[in-house]
Amino acid sequence: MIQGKFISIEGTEGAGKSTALQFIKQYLTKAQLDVVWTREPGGTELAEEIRRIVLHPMSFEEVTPETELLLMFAARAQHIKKYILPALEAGKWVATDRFIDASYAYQGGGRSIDTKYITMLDEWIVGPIYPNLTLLLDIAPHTGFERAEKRGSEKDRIEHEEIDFFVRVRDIYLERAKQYPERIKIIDASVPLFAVENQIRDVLDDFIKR
Ligand code: Z5A
Repeated sequence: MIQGKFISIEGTEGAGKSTALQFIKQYLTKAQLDVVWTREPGGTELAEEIRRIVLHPMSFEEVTPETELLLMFAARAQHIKKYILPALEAGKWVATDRFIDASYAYQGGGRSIDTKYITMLDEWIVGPIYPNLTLLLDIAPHTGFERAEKRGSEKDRIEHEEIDFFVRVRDIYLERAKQYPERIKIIDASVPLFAVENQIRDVLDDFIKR
């Protein structure tokens, strides 16, 4: 039986997800919750290997959208059964850096894969193991791009996409937030860091009370 709570953090390019995660970690640690931290794609040894393959910039062979989607779900299948579910059943809280909404946004929106295939995989692989809360860090793609450029780190394969790709990603994230307002909470990530943190604090305060 599931006893723990499940939180996912999502965001578009340059929204400041990694930065916000530091704040979320501090907040949940202060609240003395037994939280385990993980990420997608990844979270187990095998899923991390899949991450390496799927995000590695490839010059020798194009990765098809279908392959990309299936690799994301292969990693997720392993992640859920071997890591997320056991932790939740042990009463722990699980916080993951990206989860199912990213597949709808990146592969459904960015790659234009028909949602029906994603929904099929979602029902099969994720089933009832859905986040209780999703924090969606939202920013206009051009602002996010500027921030990511400033960060200056090496880009993964998906980060090499054009701005139109990230516009479609954002559209789907926002569409899903509209569809699931109880679960997905939009954080305006365009404002200074302290203001982003204030919004996150409010959402987490409310979630913990519940
Ligand atoms: N993916 C997928 O396609 N399908 C799936 O199903 C799943 C994933 C699960 C994983 O990347 C990739 O996998 C991702 C989607 C795909 N590909 N892309 N693109 P990831 O999540 O590991 O990496 P990321 O997307 O690059 O996230 P990130 O590392 O968290 O980056 P970020 O959101 O850009 O955050 P940041 O590094 O914290 O911030 C960027 C810069 O802005 C940095 O210099 C900060 O100091 C600065 N910053 C942050 N906040 C602020 C504020 N408030 N004001 C000003 N500046 C700020």
